[in-house]
Amino acid sequence: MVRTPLCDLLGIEYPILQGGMAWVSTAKLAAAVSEAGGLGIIGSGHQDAHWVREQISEIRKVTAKPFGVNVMMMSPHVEQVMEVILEEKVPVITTGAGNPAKYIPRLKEVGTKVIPVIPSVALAQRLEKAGVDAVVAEGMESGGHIGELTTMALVPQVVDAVKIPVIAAGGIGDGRGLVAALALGALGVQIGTRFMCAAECEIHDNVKQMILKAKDRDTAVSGRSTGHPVRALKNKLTKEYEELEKKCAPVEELEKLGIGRLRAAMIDGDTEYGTVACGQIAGMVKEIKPAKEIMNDILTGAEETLRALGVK
Ligand code: TUI
Repeated sequence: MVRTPLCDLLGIEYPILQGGMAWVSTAKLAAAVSEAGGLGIIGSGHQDAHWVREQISEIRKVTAKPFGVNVMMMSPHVEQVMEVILEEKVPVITTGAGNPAKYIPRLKEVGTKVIPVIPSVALAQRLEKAGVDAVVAEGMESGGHIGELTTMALVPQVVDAVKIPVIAAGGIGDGRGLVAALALGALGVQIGTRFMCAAECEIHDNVKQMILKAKDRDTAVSGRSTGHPVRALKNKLTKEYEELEKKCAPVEELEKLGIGRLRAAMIDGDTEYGTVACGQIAGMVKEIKPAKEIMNDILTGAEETLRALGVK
C-alpha cells in the first residue's frame, strides 16, 4: 500500500487528506475518512465557534483516529474558532483563503499540526519560515476559492522551494492523480470533490446528482474581477455572474450576488441559483459510495498505475 513520511507526521495510514469544505465536510464525513485510514477534515467555513466545538465532539465520539479542522481565514469568527481549536487540542488544522502565521506559536504549544493551503511559492516560503508543519499546494483545478496556477505547475515549484512536506490538491480524484502528485514530489494529496459523493457526505442529494452528471467542461470560475475567484458547476447563478462581469459591474454588486449561495446549494439543494462549488474532476465522479470504498479505489488504482509504469 502507498505510504509516505507524511503518514508518520500525521499518524495516518495512507497519504490522503479529505478537503475541509465549507457546508460539506461535516464530522460524519471526516470520521468516515479518518476511520478508512486517511485524514478526515471538518470544514468550518463561516461557522461560529459553538458549531466547531460540537463537530469536534461529534467526531471524537465515533473515531479515535487523527482528524483535522479547516479554518477559513476570511471568516468573521476566525479568532473564536482558533480558540476552540487550541482548547480542544485538535490534532491538525488546515487553513484556506488567507495567512495563519500569527496563530502558529500558540498552535504549536498545544501540539496542533498546522498545514496551510497555499496558491503560490512565495506564501509557502513565508509560512515555512513561520514554522508550519507542511503545506497543501492547491491548483486552480480545485473547487471553491482558487488561486491562479495549475496543480501541475504549482506543486513542483513549491516542492523545490521548501523543505517541509508538500501535499498536492486540485484536479486529483483517483489513483492516477495520487501517483502523478507523488511524481511531482508531493508526499500526499488532498481530495475534495470525490468525497462530495461519499455516502457519508451530508450535502443535499441535488448536488450529488449534479456532480454525477457533470462533464469535463461543466465548471466555471466566477468573481475573478472581485479578487475572490470561485470555481463551481455552471448554472443560472454562474451565467448571471458572467453577464455582470462582462458589463464590468461594481464589485459590491458581484459580491452581493454570492452571499449565502454556497449554503443554498449544499444545504437547500438549490442547484440553479446556489454556488455548487466543486473541482474540474467532477466529470470523473460516477458513483455515490462509502468513503472507505472511495479510499480503496484510489489506493488500488495507485498500485495498478505504479505496476503499469513498472515501478516496484
Ligand atoms: O479556501 C479554499 N477554498 C474555499 S474557501 C471558500 S469560502 C469563500 N467563499 C468566497 C470567497 C472566499 C472564500 C470556498 N472554497 N481553498 C484554499 C485556498 N486558499 N485557495 C486559495 C487560497 C489562498 C488565497 C490567498 C490562500 C492564501 C492566500 O493568501 C493571501 C495572503 O494573505 O497572502
